[in-house]
Amino acid sequence: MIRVIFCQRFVYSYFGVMSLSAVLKRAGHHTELVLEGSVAKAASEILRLDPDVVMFSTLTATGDFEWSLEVAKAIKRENKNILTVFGGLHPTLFPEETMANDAVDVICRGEGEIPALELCNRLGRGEDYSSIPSLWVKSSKGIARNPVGMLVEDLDTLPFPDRDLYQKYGYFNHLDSIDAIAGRGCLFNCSFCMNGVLRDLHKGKGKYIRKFSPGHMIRELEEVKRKFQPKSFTFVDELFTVNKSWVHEFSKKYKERIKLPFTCSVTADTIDDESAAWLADAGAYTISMGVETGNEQLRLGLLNKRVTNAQLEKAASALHRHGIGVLTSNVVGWPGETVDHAFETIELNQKIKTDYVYFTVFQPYPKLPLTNKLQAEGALAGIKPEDFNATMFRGSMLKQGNIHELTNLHKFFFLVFTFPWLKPLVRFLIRLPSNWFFDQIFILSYAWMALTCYRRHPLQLLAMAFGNMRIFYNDKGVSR
Ligand code: B12
Ligand code: SF4
Repeated sequence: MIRVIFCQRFVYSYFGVMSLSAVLKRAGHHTELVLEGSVAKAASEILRLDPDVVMFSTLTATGDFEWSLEVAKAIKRENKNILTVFGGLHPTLFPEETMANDAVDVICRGEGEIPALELCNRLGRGEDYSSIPSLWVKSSKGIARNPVGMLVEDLDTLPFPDRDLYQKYGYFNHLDSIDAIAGRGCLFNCSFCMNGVLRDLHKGKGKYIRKFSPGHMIRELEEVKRKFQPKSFTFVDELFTVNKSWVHEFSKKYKERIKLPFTCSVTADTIDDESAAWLADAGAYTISMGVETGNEQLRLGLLNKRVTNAQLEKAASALHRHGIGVLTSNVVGWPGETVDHAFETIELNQKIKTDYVYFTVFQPYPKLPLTNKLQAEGALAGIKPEDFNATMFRGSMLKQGNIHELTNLHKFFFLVFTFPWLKPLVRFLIRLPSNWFFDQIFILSYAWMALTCYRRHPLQLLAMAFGNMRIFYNDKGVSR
């Protein structure tokens, strides 16, 4: 039996971590979580628990990698025998850079259940683990760089995510809304999203887009209901409605056996009157879809998001017809975007009668087609992974002439959407220097959106926001 500690600083129950933990536990290994904001406290807690392996799940976008690395260094200073394993998008995209750190022993690229299990099994048997697909392994002989292995063919073979892992932290004990994930992958290939990159990474390694069967999913939700008594579910899949017959079967079963309100994400081309009716009947209260920009040319062209304004309008009216609220995801500050384009985004939302708007500032995440294009054109010099923190809400890395007005407009997005008559005043205000007052407008708008859109208790939202505040205020070197 191998003793594994997962370590993170962000107050959120990651499905990657819960799935790995469940797979390891099923095989007889011991897993535990250390959720801590401070590097020193995290390291001393891990040392106290004295594991064989510490696992970190890190994105590029959050600054979590740098934080986790500091924890790994602190652990290694005291005990070199604890194996440090890094997985998630950051090592997947930056394997060489991650392995270059002395405190990193092993990384996992792409999906982790099969390699993490194999690693712990071999460690338990005292066998060599340097040849496991998807893992890069450091040893005295150098780095073994194994190619990416096979994807889990049938998601139903996975155990239910290990939600118990998070229960030792009070925040997770009595959540009104509990997250669930019904599958992996998306049909689209938007130039600003990681999906296409992950699909390419796993090419030839099995089917990339997969769903848990409706029966498996319902059994999992029944167990969650029995154990934690949530009042609603939030599905975090990139695309819930990949397959219409799956939606039909799932909705029928969910209505019969779960009977709780839920929310999920769709693309405008995968929702029609019939599927909206099934989802509404099952309990969908709000559904989110990406608008990204109101400018169709920009959306279909540079962003490669293959949905038209007409499709967005049609999908929104289908959802409304069946009493489902529409939440849209919008971005301000696209490359080449004008202030008029950004106002078009607000106007499209008004036209399709969006109920809730989610709005961020464009971030060129590394290794994405759009980012590569901008870098090749010289519009984005030398972005480094550590530049990404909370900039999604606060600023932009683009050096385009109007970026200051666009990031200011982002702060007023919700206000202009709600009170269109403010548009002339806002057009004037966004030319002023960024300031504390604009930030407060954004924070209040965002808080209002978060409070009204999801069925989450205000105190639970506040606890999460408070716990994660350091991430939002830890952005460096961005124009605001
Ligand atoms: C659900 C989701 C969320 C959830 C949970 C986030 C999380 N870290 O799991 C919430 C709503 C909190 C969220 C928030 C954000 N998200 Co998000 N999110 C997703 C989404 C749609 C699915 C992730 C998921 O659960 N997949 C299913 C699980 C099972 O897969 P997984 O997490 O990848 O884990 C597997 C492997 O990566 C690997 N693995 C992971 N960790 C480890 C660790 C070890 C040791 C090993 C061996 C293996 C391993 O094994 C796991 C099982 O197979 C992805 C899209 C995507 N395709 O990944 C975006 C995505 C991850 N999010 C993204 C972003 C930008 C964010 C935010 C920064 C947005 C913001 N500013 O608010 C925040 C960051 C919050 C944070 N600290 O994590 C980006 C990340 C881009 C990047 N390069 O970093 C993505 C890729 C979407 C995109 N734009 O392309 N997100
Ligand atoms: S539709 Fe959404 S999840 Fe799918 S590729 Fe585009 S941005 Fe990514």
